[in-house]
Amino acid sequence: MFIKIRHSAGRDLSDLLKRFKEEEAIDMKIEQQTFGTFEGQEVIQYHLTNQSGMTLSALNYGAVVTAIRVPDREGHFKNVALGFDKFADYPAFSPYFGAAVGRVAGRIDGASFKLNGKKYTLSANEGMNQLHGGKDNFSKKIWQVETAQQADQASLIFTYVSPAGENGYPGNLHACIRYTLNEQNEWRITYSADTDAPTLYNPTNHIYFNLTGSQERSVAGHELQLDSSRYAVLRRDSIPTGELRSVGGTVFDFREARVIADGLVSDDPQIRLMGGYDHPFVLDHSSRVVAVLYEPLSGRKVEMETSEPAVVIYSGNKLDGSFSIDGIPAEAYGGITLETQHLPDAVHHEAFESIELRPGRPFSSTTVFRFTTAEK
Ligand code: G6D
Repeated sequence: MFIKIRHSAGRDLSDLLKRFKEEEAIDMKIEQQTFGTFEGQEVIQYHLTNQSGMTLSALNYGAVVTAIRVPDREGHFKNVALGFDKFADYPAFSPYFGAAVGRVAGRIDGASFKLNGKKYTLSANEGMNQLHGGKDNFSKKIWQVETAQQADQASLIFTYVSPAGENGYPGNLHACIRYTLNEQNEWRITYSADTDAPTLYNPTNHIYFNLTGSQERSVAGHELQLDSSRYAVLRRDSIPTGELRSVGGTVFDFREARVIADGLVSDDPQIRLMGGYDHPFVLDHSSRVVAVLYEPLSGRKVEMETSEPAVVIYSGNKLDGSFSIDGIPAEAYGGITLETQHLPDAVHHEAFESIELRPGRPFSSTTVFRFTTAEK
């Protein structure tokens, strides 16, 4: 029932409101375009846009998120995800920008593991160790993509079948990752997988945020709040020692919001060893929102929820200006990741939650990034 409102021009607004209500049912927008070719296959870029103008863009290559465009407190939209606007830059330069990572995120010591009494040798792509699933990992695959659209949300559904033996892992693994953009400015990621033989599985998305929307400023001034009281201590080769150390009294304590810069200039031996943050944090899950990243000058904020037990925070320490984003060299601390996952190298640490995947016991996890702005 529309209230009869008389417009200064005398026109009855009910019809206008009625048409607006009808138009309101316009579904979210899904567009796609050819973005390049990879190993003879077409690379397609998809854009999901909601009614407030937020856009999530992603590729069938590596399920890579190339852009997340959100407003600052003045309503100016910028891409807050590190990514490239030319496909060739991804295989050439990308340190997993926005990429699906798997079968196993993080490192596996000695690129081997034992499961049910059998030893498996994996592809080693970082010295003697495996990083992010090996040489030929999920971030370098062409995924099948389906789109799904409803009035208040739109999704990209990525599927990939990793054959038994790929990168040394047993089991034919069917992986599915769904990115959904809704009208609450949320990017929801749901991971599911099943296997026909026992294997390992620990997926994540390797998104790097810079909420200023440019490489002109680093993330040093970003504030992070993290619901975590322990972090995993790392060896020089970034493999966890197995020690889960209290954050209390250290620059790893983000239980109250603090600027990333505190850590970057700290003489904490773990910071010095890694050249910044590159650490897994055990999430306490004492609140639904387990992380908040905030950039005070723009007012852009992202809140994170996840079903995962841990998150790796990497402050882009190894970005070295050897490539540019939008014409500006990507230097150290140009972005910060929030990689939700199980703890790295879990297969070698009894105390870490298992990442074993068995037939008949499918994997599922959810991570949500919600984008808002805050007043000064
Ligand atoms: C570096 O040590 C870091 C990793 O944590 C990160 O995932 C990678 O760069 C992209 O190796």
